[in-house]
Amino acid sequence: MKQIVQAACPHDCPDACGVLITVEDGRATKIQGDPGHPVTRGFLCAKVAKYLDRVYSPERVLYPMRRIAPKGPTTQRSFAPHDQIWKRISWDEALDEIASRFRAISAAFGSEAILPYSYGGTLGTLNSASMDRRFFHRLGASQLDRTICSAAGEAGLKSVLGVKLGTEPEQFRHSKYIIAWASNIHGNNVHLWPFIVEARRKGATLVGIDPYRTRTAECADWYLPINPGTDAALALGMMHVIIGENLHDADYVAKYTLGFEQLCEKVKEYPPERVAQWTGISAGDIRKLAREYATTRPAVIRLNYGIQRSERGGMATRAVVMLPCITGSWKEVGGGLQMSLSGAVDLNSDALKRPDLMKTALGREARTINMVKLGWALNTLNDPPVKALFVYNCNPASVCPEHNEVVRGLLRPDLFMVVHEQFFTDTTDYADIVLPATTFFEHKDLQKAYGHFYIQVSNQAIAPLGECRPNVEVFRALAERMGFGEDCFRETVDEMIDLALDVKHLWMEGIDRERLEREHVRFNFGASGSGSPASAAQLRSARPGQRPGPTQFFLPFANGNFRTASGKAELCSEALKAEGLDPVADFTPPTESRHGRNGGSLPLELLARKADNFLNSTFSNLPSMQEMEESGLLEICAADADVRGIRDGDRVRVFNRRGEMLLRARVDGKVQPGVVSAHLNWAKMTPGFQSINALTSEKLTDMGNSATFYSVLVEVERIQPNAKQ
Ligand SMILES: Nc1nc2c(c(=O)[nH]1)N[C@H]1C(S)=C(S)[C@@H](COP(=O)(O)OP(=O)(O)OC[C@H]3O[C@@H](n4cnc5c(=O)[nH]c(N)nc54)[C@H](O)[C@@H]3O)O[C@H]1N2
Ligand SMILES: Nc1nc2c(c(=O)[nH]1)N[C@H]1C(S)=C(S)[C@@H](COP(=O)(O)OP(=O)(O)OC[C@H]3O[C@@H](n4cnc5c(=O)[nH]c(N)nc54)[C@H](O)[C@@H]3O)O[C@H]1N2
Ligand SMILES: [Mo]
Repeated sequence: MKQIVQAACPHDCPDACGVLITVEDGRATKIQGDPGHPVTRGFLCAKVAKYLDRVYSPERVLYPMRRIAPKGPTTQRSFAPHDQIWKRISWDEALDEIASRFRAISAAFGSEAILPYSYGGTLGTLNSASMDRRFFHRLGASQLDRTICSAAGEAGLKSVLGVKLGTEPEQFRHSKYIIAWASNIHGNNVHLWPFIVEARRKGATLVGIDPYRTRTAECADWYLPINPGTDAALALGMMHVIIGENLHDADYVAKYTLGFEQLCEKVKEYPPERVAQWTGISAGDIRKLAREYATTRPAVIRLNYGIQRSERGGMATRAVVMLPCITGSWKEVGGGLQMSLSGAVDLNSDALKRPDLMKTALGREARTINMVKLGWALNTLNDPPVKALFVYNCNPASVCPEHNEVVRGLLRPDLFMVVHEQFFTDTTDYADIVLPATTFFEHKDLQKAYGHFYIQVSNQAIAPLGECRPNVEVFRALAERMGFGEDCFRETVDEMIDLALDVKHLWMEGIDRERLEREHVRFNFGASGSGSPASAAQLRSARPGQRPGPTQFFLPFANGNFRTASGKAELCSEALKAEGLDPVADFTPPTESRHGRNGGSLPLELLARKADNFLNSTFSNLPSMQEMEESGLLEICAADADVRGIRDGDRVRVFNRRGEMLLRARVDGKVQPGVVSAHLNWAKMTPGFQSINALTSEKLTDMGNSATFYSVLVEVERIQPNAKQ
């Protein structure tokens, strides 16, 4: 029997694609983009187009496994379920062992000695944060501060706007000036690209601001390579020009912003000549960019999270987000800025996660541990120490900074570690027990997006392979083993989806599970009126007639409606002042950068970037993905290579005081002098089992306590051809 199932890609990407899965006699035989999805429109990224290779990979974890060998990676392909490393056990044995170890650890050290560790494996609402949170709250485990990705940017964005909202992708087709700022659209957000193509066909200009010449930068009309971590200076310099030349929208500023006078004072400190010294962008180009941005209308900024993986990433985001607030481009269809759109509607998160259960367990809230500092938590934290780690939706032995410290902690003989996974990853190399996880083909979930405003149910297409279980079912079973009697542990998946959708919000009117099982639904902005939909005149002028149905463009801040304490876009923020930060915005060079306090220590700034054809560490073990992505490279410019006697193809050692990595030099003009770049991969795919995160630091950002993957200094040396590795 042949059937086509409507699903949604749950990987950590802004696009959250509508997907159609063809199933024949119980087996998935085809995956394609859903042409009915108004944003992702029928095509898939190169990775997910090959998703059958992932689902049916011979290397899937299919059964619960117990370790019978010492911890640590052994061979580069130790992700295959070797008999010498793993012994298959039953789910009953696995769950009993986990429950009894958790009980013993709680009795001896207190329940906070247990740490859940999860992040972006799936963004499905239920399988990312519902039954798992209930379980750990009820257990009284430590809480995890999930800041590894976007917390600094979120803090920066919200410090101005009060909410994670912005310009929807469909409006980019109406823009005349598009800035891809720290935004690798071709790699990380490819479904925005066709809207940009459409805009450019109608004459729009595309500008790229990135220290790495991405494919997006290569396609741009104007590419501005910027020194890493200096974006706050660039934005302040642009505002210096815009305000100085009276190109701002005085009416919008007066009505809807707070602190413009303080901003005017502040930007005086950032004349283009001074900004040029930090950013590496000439004063002339800064002026040109500022003028073009302020006068070409509508102009939109696609700001992505690359900007905030830097020591001062919160401030940098804040400064950039001020730009559309002073030019008033929020008023225009195809104007404004997009970073994350996830804040339109908050689903019923407390009901899903039940933080109140922590009080049942402990009589108070549990302590919180920042996930970025896993190495520190495992090696240094006491009172109580972390004695058990339960990892799911995450591959910390690959993606966490200070890899060597993380590995040292994971090797602690007294640490009990469970990993719920689809594959034998870097992290399962340190697990005592591995549990098999379903992919999105094998379970049902609810899917929101952070790059558009559509929500849908991802239906289950096939039965779980082997003995795989979804996260929801693993934590339900564990709760039962631990004797947790609350009703919430017995809720079905459909009941939980209904609960998630049970929010009193105008934008949610008419949106329920039955509808989402059949169609992708946009939040109901038009009907409510409170979201400042575009005026009729704007619609007439902007709409060439191809937009179907009752949908209106959503302009969240056309009439103010900022969600800050003051209700205005806060160009000066009392809350930041209270935290000891500049209440307007300022630029301080990252300590690990050429202009920073450690600027003299090592000469090269490393961008430890993501790969275009993997998703963080996901996909990097699959042969069909490896074919698309050349790994093991250190990209370096000709001048920096020459002075070190390095030629294209040479083996090089990249190092700093935290660690080292062996790579092959690629001299291809992707980076500027002073910058080198390499991408994230599984540690065990490399010589010496090193992740690029051996070089990155646990240091946190200025706002949001996020990771600083892009504030890293290194040195590079050529390895003599006959040297031993
Ligand atoms: N193909 C693919 N898609 C992905 C991912 C992936 O790994 N691969 N990851 C997903 C995830 S988890 C996320 S969070 C999203 C978001 O992904 P993005 O927000 O796009 O994140 P990055 O790729 O880290 O950074 C974007 C760009 O910022 C640049 N950059 C680095 N430092 C600076 C700087 O100081 N200034 C400026 N102006 N630019 C800088 C980088 O070179 C990069 O090209 O993408 C998702 N989509
Ligand atoms: N050097 C460097 N490091 C980085 C970054 C960078 O740009 N450079 N990016 C950072 C960013 S932005 C992020 S978001 C993090 C991401 O870090 P992670 O959240 O660890 O993301 P992935 O590497 O995609 O690994 C997710 C894992 O979850 C598993 N998984 C998928 N679905 C499920 C499921 O339903 N259940 C269970 N139990 N497991 C599942 C996958 O098989 C995969 O191994 O990495 C960060 N690390
Ligand atoms: Mo991320």
